Amino acid sequence: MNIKSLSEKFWVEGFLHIEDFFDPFLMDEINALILDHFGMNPDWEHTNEFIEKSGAEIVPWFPQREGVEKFDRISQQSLLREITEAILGPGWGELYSMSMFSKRGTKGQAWHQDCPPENPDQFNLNRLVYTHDITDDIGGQVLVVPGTHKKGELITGGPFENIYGQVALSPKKGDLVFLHGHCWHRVMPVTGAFRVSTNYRAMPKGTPEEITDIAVYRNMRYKFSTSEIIEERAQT
Ligand SMILES: O=C(O)CCC(=O)C(=O)O
Ligand SMILES: [Fe+2]
Repeated sequence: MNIKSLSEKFWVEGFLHIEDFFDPFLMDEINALILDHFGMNPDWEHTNEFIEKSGAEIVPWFPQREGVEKFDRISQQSLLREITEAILGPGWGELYSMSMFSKRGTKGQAWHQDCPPENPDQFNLNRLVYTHDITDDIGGQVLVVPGTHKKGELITGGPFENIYGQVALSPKKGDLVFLHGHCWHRVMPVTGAFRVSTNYRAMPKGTPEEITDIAVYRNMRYKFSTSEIIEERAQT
């Protein structure tokens, strides 16, 4: 694996999909822990207003905050750390890990940026680990618009409307996807039994810990810590 060229590809496109990165047995163990935590019908955690307006139909869980040690096996992987360092540079930091669950019939996630794009040097890096396959039968593909990590604010418009240039990723069990927090992205509706992904978020040196407190959607900016819409954005 040529780490330098992987990092260069990431910086051109704003994302990087690496297949078969993690041990399948570790994936099965982690997937089982996630399903044990959520069950098949978890309650929503966000406010109804947020879910309706953002179209983000996921339930989050922060396993490392609860001391579930098996999840450290991923964040401590040396190759994962080396590629992260090549992308972010020395002094990068771990933010948190978050498992996300979506049940059958949910909308996935509308187009968004994980944090405001005004300062190009301050962003979160998503390191998405897939512990089970995303297939056309299950839905939940990740849509990204290549290069938009350098294009500033997500364009306004319908939260789920197609965007010119979008591409779909269908990561399989054991795959790793790096995704720049400013890169425009969404998750397709979930038609299969459930969808699970786990995000080990990181950030470059000098980025504030609360970088992902405000997310940008096509119709609003939302602040998670106060559960508030801080800006309504005009539909074009
Ligand atoms: O679950 C995914 O595949 C991506 C979710 C997402 O938008 C994120 O973690 O920022
Ligand atoms: Fe996101």
